[in-house]
Amino acid sequence: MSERTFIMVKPDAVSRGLSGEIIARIARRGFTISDLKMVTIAREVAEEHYGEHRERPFFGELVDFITGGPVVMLVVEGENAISVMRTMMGATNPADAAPGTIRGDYALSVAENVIHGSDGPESAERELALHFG
Ligand code: D4T
Repeated sequence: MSERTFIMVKPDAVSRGLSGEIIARIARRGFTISDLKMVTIAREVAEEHYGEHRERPFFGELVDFITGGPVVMLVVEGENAISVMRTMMGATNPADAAPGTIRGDYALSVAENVIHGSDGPESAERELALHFG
């Protein structure tokens, strides 16, 4: 089934010059990048994006990190885009991410883990509306 998902290259990857490589991987896999923008996320928007983590001890640092520099936001479309992108990203904790995945190749820290992708159809819809609506 063709799906749309929200992908974000996080500030650590942008500042390390990795956005081009990461976007190229997504395109080479066969997905369509139907929209793209570079933005610095406002604090209120970041707090809404990560709303499910509001009570977690790392929430403040997470919001500081994601608003701390520009990110690249993408709308990615194609067959099973949501789950295939999660597989391409690798585990949230890069220590557990397999080589060949984006986190497995480019990240070491769970806080600075290079990329975000929606984790299901409802979050894809919510995140696309929040950032591209
Ligand atoms: P995101 O949402 O950034 O794509 O990551 P995941 O979907 O893979 O993972 P998540 O929602 O569980 O975590 C959101 C975000 O919080 C950071 N984080 C997570 C952190 O800084 N410390 C932690 O202990 C955890 C679990 C990393 C991703």
